[in-house]
Formats: sequence, structure tokens, C-alpha cells
Amino acid sequence: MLRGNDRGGWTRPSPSLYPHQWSWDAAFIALGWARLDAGRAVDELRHLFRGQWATGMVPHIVFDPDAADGSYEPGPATWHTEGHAPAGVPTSAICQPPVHALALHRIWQRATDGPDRATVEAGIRDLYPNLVAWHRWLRTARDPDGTGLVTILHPWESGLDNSPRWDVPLARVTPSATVADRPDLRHVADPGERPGDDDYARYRALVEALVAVDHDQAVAVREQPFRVQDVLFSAILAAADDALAELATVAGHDGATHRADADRTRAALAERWDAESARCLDLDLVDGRDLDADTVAAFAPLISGASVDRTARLVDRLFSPASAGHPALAWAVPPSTAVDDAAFDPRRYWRGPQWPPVTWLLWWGLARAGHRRGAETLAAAAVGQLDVTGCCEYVDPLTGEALGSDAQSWTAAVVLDWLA
Ligand code: 2M8
Repeated sequence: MLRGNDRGGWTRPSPSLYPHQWSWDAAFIALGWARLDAGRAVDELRHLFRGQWATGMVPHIVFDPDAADGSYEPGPATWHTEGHAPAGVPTSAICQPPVHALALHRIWQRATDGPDRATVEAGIRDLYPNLVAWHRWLRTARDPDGTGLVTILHPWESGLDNSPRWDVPLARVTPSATVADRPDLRHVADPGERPGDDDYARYRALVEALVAVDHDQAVAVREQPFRVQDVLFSAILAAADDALAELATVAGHDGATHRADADRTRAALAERWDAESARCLDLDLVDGRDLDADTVAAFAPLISGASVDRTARLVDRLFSPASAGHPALAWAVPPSTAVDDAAFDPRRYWRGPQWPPVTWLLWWGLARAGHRRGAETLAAAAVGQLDVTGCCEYVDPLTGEALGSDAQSWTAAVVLDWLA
């Protein structure tokens, strides 16, 4: 499947729905390539970082100039990135969760004793400055007060686009008046599997708001109508900073700053903990309120690392009816939204279905925290499920039906990693 989606040095997320290179997809996809060809895995990241802005921002999409006009919207012209994106590399102007250092670290771990070690270490030396600039941008432009938590300015930045987490902050965004084409709807069996037109009109308005300030982050981080401290994004950054601290030594640097950054974010996440429900909650910066939807993001501290007690509570909750242990599930894999949450929808995008890369992150967090049995149980359920569905984009948690795009690269990639 990866070879089928390979565009020569980079991989599209799926053959028709997603014809460009996506940021966090590329990191997961690199994990899959690492099982076949470590050099190709590092190249996947290299290609993505060609699109890195001088500020350090890594765009969520690096556009393929050869993809047909209108094959994906919003396309390159909508973003008006002239003067920001590197010359000759069309990109979007928002970002996605920073899984990249974590992926590169894992690729390196696997290569340590093998013939690919020198290739991977050369890649680490090349990419280390890019990764430092990327994390630094997140910790300054997107956290100007040094809270340890990252502010996102568009639901697409979370990667969990239409999660019920964003219903309240998105509702106050005035929808765009532009009537835009929805090519995405041509590639799924049923439009009910994708975000609705109302969501899209607001997604579009948020892109227009960023274009209106010419992508000035200092302004946008104060004025964008959607501003949220995202706990899952921040937890991934903490884990990625831990990984970067180790990559630093390979590149001949000291990793202490990255370790301190990771600790600061772990401490900030601890402050977002709701003890009664045992969940970590996002913060809406527009009205200062907690975002209360019960979603998979509540488990963010399992990915960043947390205290032994808190981790134990999260593990219990993960396998309870609040998540992967709900009796109505076809497979005991965490749904993107809890089955008993009022907004749960088993078929619509990030509002209920199970997503393999998110399961992979939770599995990775369990293994790192030493919960080996939990990690094995989760991986076995996920692989069992995908053995039946094939490498689809997401799965209806109640019926086990494959949804979204088929031939989704990051699904194939995490399966390769699990099987290896
Ligand atoms: C989905 O997001 C894009 C927008 O970025 C879309 O719906 O068109 C999300 O699932 C996102 O997390 C993912 O990176 C992307 C490509 O797989 O698709």
C-alpha cells in the first residue's frame, strides 16, 4: 500500500482523497517505510521539511504541484503563502501535531544494530536543526506566554478535525460566505462520513482570517476567532521533545533544553487534569472555559508521560466502558469520541470512529509507561480489526465497518510497525 501511494520520495495519505503530503501523516508513514527501507523513511521526513517556513513552522500540507487543479480543497491558491513558504514549494499555512521527532527516534532505535544505522544517523544530523526550529516555533509563536501548552488556531491543526472538542469554539466562528467546492465528498461512500458543510464554511472562514493578517502569528494568536490550548497536541510535543533530547546526542548537541521543555509541558498538562472524571481537558482561550466533550484527547497524559498514579487511572479508564471497554464496540479499540458522549456519531469522521494512528500513539504511551500487557492487548485488538477491514482510513466502532478512504497510508504504516 505504501508503494502504491509512493510519489517518489514522499507518500500521499491516500490515492484520491488526499493527493498531497500531510505533516503528521508523513511521520507515521515514515514509521512504516522504516520496516522496508530506512533510507526511504528518512527521505519522507526530508521531503516534508522542504516545506518548512523560515519561522520554523512545518505546514500541515506540502502541495504536489502535479496534482490536478481542484482535486483537493482548499488548494495552494487559497492560502496566499507568498513570501512565507520556501520558494517553489507550495504549502498551507497552518500546522499539525509534531510527531516527527518521535518517529525519527523510533526509526533510529530500530536501526541501531543494523546496516542502516549510518544512513539514519546522517538523516538525524541533517534534520536535527529543522526539528529544533519546529519545536521552538511551537513553543514561542504558539505559546507566547510560555505556559507549556500549544495554542491551535484551526481545528485542522489538531488533526482531529471535527471532534466534538471543537463544537463550542467553532460555533462562534462566523461561516465564510464563499461557496467552495467539496471534492472530498466525491471520494467517500456517504457524505455523512465527512465533516458537514457548516463545519467547512467555518474552516474556510478561519483560513480567510489567517490570510487577512498575512499569517502574522503574533496577531493571529491574539485575534483568531478560534484559539484553543490543545492538550493532545501539547502531549505529543512533550513526547517529541523527549525524543529530540536523545536525537540531540546523535547530532552532537546537548539535549537538556528539550528535556526541560518536555517537563514544562507535562507540568502544564497536570494542571489541565479533571480529577473527578480522570480526563485532561482542552482550554478555550476565547472565553477561558474548559472544553468538556468526552473524547480520546482526554488520554493525552498517557502520551506525554504522567505520574504513576495518574497513568494508572488513565489506563483503567482506557479499558473501561468510557473508552475501549464499552460493551457496544465491535473491537476493543478507543473510539475518537466516547460512545456515551452526547455528540458520539459512529460514522462521521472524528466524532466516533476509531483511527489507527491515534491507537498507535496510545499503545506507544502504554508501552513507554511500562504497561506492557495493556499495550499488547490494544495492539492485538487494533491489528485484529484491521485484518478484517483492510487499511481503511477509519472504522465504525459499533459495526466494525471500514469508512473513509481506502488504502490509507498511515494505517498501513502503523500496522507494519505493530507487526514488526
Ligand atoms: C484529515 O484532514 C484533512 C485536512 O487536513 C481533511 O479532512 O481534508 C484528518 O484526518 C487529518 O488528521 C489527516 O492528517 C488528513 C490526511 O490523512 O486528513
